[in-house]
Amino acid sequence: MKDIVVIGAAGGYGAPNQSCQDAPEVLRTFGFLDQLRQSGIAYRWDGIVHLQKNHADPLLSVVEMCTLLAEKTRKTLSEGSFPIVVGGDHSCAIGTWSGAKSAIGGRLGLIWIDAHMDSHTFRTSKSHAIHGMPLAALLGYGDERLTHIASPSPKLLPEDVCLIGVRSFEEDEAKLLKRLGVRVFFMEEIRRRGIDAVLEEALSIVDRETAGFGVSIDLDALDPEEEPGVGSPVPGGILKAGLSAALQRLRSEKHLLAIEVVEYNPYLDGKFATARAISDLLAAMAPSQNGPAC
Ligand SMILES: [Mn+2]
Repeated sequence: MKDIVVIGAAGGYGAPNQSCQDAPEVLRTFGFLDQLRQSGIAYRWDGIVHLQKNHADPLLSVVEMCTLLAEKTRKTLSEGSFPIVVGGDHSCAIGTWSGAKSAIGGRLGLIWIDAHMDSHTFRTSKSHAIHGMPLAALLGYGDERLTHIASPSPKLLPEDVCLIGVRSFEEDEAKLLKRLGVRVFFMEEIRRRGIDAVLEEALSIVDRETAGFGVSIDLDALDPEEEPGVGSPVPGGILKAGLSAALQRLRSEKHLLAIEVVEYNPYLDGKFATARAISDLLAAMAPSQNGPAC
C-alpha cells in the first residue's frame, strides 16, 4: 500500500486576510487529523512548508511557496507515496498540481471543489488576490511567474478538469472557463441532480484520458452555516454529510494521485466544526491501508 504523506503549506499571501496560513499548524498541534488513523489511514506529516524569505510583494511569496511545494509534491509522488496537501489559501494549488504534473509526466485530471471559480488573472481581478487565480494559472493563463512553476507548459488541459459547487464568480473568469470548455457543476445542478450523480460525471471527465487525477477541496464549497471556518464564506453550499458520503467512492479509485484541502481559517472556527470536516472528508476519500496505525 502507498504511504500517505501530509504536507502543510503555511501560505496566506494569496488572500487579503492571511489567517489561513496558520491552518496546518493548528491542525497538526491539536491533532485534528488523528481520526484518519482510526479509519485505517496511517498517515505521517512531512513537515509544514514555510517561506524562507520575506517578500514585499505577495506574488513573490506565492511563487516561493508554490515552488517549494511543487518540489515536495513531485518528490512524494515520485517515491510512490500519496500526498495530502493542507493549505494555506488556495494559491498553493499552483504548487501542488504543478508538482504532481511533473511527477506523472502524462495528462493530469483535477476535480476542483469550490464556491468560486478561481480563474482570474491580474488583468481581470480587481483585488489582485492570487487565491482567486490558481485554476487559471494551472490552465496556462496569467502571470508567467505563476504559470511557469515547475515547468513552462500548462499543467492542465481544459477537458481534464471540472469544478463542483460554484456559486460566486465574476464574468471574466466565467467567460474564460466557458471559452475553454471547462465543465462547471454549479450549486443549482448539485441541488437538482444530487452530489453523487455529479461526482460520478466529474470522475468520468478527469479519469477519461489522463494518467491520474487529483482532488482540490476549497472548504468554502461547504455550507458556512455548518462550517464557518473558511477564508471566503458564501451561503448555500454543499452539506458535509452528503459530500463525504459521495467522496467515499474515491477510496478505491486507483488513479487518484493526491488530495488537497485549503482555505481553513481557524480563527473563524470557534467550535472546530470545520477542522472536524477536514478530517471527515479526508477519512472518506484517502486510500485506506487497513494496516496498524503508526
Ligand atoms: Mn478556491
